[in-house]
Amino acid sequence: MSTLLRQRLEGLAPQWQQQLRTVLSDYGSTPIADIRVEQVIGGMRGVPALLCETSLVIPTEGLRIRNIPIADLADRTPEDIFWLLCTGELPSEEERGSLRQSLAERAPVPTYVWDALRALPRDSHPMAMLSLGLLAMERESAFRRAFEEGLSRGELWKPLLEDCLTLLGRITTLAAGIYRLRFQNAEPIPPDSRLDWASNFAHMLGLPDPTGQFRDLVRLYLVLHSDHEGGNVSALTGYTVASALSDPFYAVSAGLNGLAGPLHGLANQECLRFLLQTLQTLGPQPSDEALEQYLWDWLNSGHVIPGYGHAVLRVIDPRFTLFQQFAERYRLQHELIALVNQLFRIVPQVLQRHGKAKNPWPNVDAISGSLLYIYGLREFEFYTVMFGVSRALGICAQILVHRILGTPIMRPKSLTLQELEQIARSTVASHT
Ligand code: CMX
Repeated sequence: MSTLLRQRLEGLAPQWQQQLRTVLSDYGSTPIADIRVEQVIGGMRGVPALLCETSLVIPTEGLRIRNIPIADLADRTPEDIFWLLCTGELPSEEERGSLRQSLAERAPVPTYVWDALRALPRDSHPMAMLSLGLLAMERESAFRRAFEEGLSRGELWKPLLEDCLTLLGRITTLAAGIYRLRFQNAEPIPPDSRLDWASNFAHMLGLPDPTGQFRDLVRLYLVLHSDHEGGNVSALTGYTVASALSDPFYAVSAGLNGLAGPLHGLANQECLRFLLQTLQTLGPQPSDEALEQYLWDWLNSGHVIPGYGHAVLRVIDPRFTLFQQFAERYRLQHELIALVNQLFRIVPQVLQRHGKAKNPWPNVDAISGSLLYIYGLREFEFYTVMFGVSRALGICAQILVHRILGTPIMRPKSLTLQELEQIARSTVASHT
């Protein structure tokens, strides 16, 4: 157990709990928003009805983790980010070391998990394998055991933290092992307890990395995808499941099942498929005119342009820019990067003229897969697994903070279409 993280949270918990009690007692019955019919039908889009302390997505700026812009965190390690997500503070050297050691100690994955994965058909999607691997470990949950033994509600966050550390310690080993079993027809590479979380993951993937650049890409990838406030499908699902006091293995596995959808995490896989298909159809270095015509044909045949648009953002995703800067820093000369940059010049204008997408700018998926591909990770079905390893940091931190705050089970009110229509009709009548 990372005793330092637990100790820091023990210090912070009473302040957070007091703040929650004060807001509830001072403003508990104060209305904060009107809800429109289109928001009820449109996936609760924009309804400010969720508490999330770990991060915030500002439509005109992008992601802030605990109020720090993501661009200011791009040189950090995933351990720093997890500590920050959980506590609201960046760790000291000693705190970082303690968390790193705690994750490294827990990195070995039990044999029964590998056995379960080996029993799956060869064409199983790696996201299904990741989710199943986590779920298989549920039998070891300290949280479930503590609950069954009657630990008081206020103390439940402690075994939950323990589970989160076990899950995070193992998830890199699990994911890298899935890559080896599924795509390399090779045995998983055991973790090296001397390495940090990101370096160990890069090491266990087993790809050649003579310059260390791939290791740096894995670090950046794990930092940038860790959290994106509370309303995205993976975080919201994890939170919902954990609110029923299901343990983190259930909650993170469920969140990752949502991440596996093509409108969410799977978009990076779809994006690279789109880029490769574009190069195959148009050849390398297509003219701007040919590319623009290709985009219109693509849109007119009913497709979305992967990697562009966002449910919340209304600017270029800063995570896209940070990956572009990574490509510039290492002077990556590759036809995929050339295409990513060319699309960045052309797609926003095309989407603006197309007139549907509220946000014509690139999101992180417009480039992330290309970088992995260039460094030799070419099996793009695996890309959402990379995303999932990172997003597990955010889901774990979110459910941990919720358990510290003691928030109740999720239970929004649903309406039938008929009820919705009746409520809307009487609202209109009362205003005329
Ligand atoms: N290409 C073409 N059309 C697009 C589009 C794109 N990139 N982005 C949005 N649109 C369309 C939508 O399909 C929708 O059309 P309909 O009215 O016919 O349904 C319309 O524009 C309005 O959509 P929106 O309000 O701007 O966007 P949503 O919040 O509904 O959806 C998202 C957001 C990300 C699903 C959407 O932009 C999309 O499909 N993008 C491509 C896939 C992608 O890059 N996903 C990764 C997102 C990052 C993540 O969550 O991980």
